[in-house]
Amino acid sequence: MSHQAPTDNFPLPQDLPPGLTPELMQWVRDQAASGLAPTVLLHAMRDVGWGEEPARQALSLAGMTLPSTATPAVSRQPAQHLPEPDLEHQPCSIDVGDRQVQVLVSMDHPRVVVFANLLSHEECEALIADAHPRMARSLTVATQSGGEEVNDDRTSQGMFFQRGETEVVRRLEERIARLLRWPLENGEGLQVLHYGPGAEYKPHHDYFAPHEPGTPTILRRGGQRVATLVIYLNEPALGGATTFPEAQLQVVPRRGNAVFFSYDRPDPSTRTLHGGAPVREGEKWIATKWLREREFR
Ligand code: PD2
Ligand code: ZN
Repeated sequence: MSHQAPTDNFPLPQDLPPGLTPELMQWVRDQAASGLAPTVLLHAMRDVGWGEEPARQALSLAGMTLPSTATPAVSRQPAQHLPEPDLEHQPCSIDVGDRQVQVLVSMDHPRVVVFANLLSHEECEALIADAHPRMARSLTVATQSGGEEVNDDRTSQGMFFQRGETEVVRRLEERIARLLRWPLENGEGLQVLHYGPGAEYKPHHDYFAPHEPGTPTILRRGGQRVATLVIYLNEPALGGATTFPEAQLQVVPRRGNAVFFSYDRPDPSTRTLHGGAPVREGEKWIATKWLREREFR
């Protein structure tokens, strides 16, 4: 794990609360600067092991305003309609407008589909090049929950594109909308992640946990996440598979390929627990598109 020194223009209080180092505060500020909403950032911080209170304190010190924790209960009702490719006649490939995307694997429970050829190698390179200068400069994970403990669940670096931000992002989003038959407007901005050697993303669910106090606020922006598409932008020499431990499935990263999975309720019964295995040699770049129930704005 490594940290960058905070930039000179970052105003910090003289005495930070215990455990909140200038490096962690700089990381929070970098994430905020990438355009993440405070509630989404709070959720992401909890995902990587921050305690609720330290995360709220850090966000508040970084000048971000969060709603109070007094929020209504969240439904676990299953979604009636989900993103889903048209595989009715078991096609080898799907026309996404400007490209043929191949279907490599389809599994029912968990619902997982692996695709090839969603992006050209040049498009993968363009996404990496555009994302590179905007990757958060510190790794996400030097966190504490209730005090001292460092959490290493997610040792990658990341950034978000705005929806439609570049020509390649626009093209990709249109392909995804066709491939998964889901409105482009229901997609979050594309997230690009970079894993160096040894980095990993420990198994987790992508939906927002109903019992978390911040979830009702997050859901106001487009409802629950109902599906994920992880797109591989390069190939690590060893390791880095996307794993589904409950299905004993490992998807090996191949440039331009993607793994799709959907979850009709925010519940482990969907069997969508998944992780990014440690990169053993080389590096791994992915772009993730999360799809919401409704328009995400
Ligand atoms: O990098 C991956 O394979 C991976 C694993 C688990 C990505 C995500 N989750 C994600 O972006 O949600
Ligand atoms: Zn995930």
